Amino acid sequence: SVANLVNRFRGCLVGGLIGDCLGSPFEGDNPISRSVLYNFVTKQLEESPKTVQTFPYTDDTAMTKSICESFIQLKQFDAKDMAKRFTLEYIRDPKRGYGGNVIDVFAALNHTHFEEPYSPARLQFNGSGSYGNGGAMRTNPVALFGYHLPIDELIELSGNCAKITHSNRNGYNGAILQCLAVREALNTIPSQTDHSFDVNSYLNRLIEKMQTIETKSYEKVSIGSKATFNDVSETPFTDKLNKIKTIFESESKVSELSGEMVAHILGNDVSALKSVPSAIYSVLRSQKAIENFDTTNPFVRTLYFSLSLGGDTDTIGSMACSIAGALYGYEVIPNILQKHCEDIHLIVKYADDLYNNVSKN
Ligand code: 8NA
Ligand code: MG
Ligand code: MG
Ligand code: MG
Repeated sequence: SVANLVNRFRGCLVGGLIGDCLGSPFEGDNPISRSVLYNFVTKQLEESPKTVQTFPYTDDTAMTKSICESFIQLKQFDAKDMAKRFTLEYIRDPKRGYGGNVIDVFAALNHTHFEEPYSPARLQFNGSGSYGNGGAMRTNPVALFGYHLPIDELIELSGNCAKITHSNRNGYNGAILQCLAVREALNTIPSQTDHSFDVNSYLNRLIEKMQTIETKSYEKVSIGSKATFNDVSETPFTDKLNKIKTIFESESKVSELSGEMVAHILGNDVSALKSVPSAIYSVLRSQKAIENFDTTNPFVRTLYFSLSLGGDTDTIGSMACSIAGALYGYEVIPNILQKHCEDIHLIVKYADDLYNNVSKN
């Protein structure tokens, strides 16, 4: 049946957790071995395994949990509270594979008692700010908490949640794109019989919004510093989405392109620009069969294809599977995959709490 909203909320957060936990064993594999990936995913899908191996989550989920907790407890956005939760969680449990530079933001936030939650991030990378995917990888609960917000307010909220650590326009715009990809997924109803949906119209909705967002933020950032930006696109995320659109206009092209080739075209690294569009591609790719991996389950296809890109697999897997979970719903996610994830029950509870919060409004 068509997944109802609470199942889409669950699908989103549970999907994100699965992508993180099952993607992290391959983080940095570039390219990823076809047979290793095939054997791994096949094994995790085994219905009655002798033992169920649990995979730990990484920074992606640690920060997602902090955002959930801040929204659930305060029922509003408070940048200082969020900054504090990120930092205290990092101090409590630092070995989760955090980005190499974001930990300096946590140190500065702690040192200044979170008084100016956006200031430390602005000093990163000689003042250019981080363009890493750390803002995007944790944005899923923002799309859930802000489900009823007008689109402009959701855009501002997701940007602000990212700017606590990522002040580069490609860092926060990547987070905004991931948030919008979840929002559009929650509002797309796939066919009950074969999970199909209109890929072109989904992409058009994202392209239209990103075009406006990027043009605005380019004008803001480039005032007085035009020269710095002369050689780069004003709308890099929009350009990537248009590239994806062109690929999906040709059925044979989609089937031809392997994960490795898509990684070459769209990227697979820790920058938001070279990972968020790749995650979105992986979700859209789930509408078609995967070569040499026999499943009709669109969530499993998303997981498989997103990991096949290699590189930053935990994060690309997490971003892709959260969009897929929001789109196809919790019931499509195989139960056995959930059992492989640390803290699965807590994540389901957070999804339900966020749902209860929006359903009251
Ligand atoms: P971040 O802000 O430290 O950025 C990640 C990396 O991107 C930095 O360490 C830099 O190498 C590079 N970078 C970002 N902005 C700039 C810039 N303006 N100029 C030059 N280089 C820049 O951390 P983050 O939170 O964005 O990172 C998220 C990623 O880190 C996620 O994929 C997550 O899973 C994790 N991760 C960790 C490792 C690891 O080695 N532990 C590997 C991959 C990913
Ligand atoms: Mg990670
Ligand atoms: Mg990691
Ligand atoms: Mg990662």
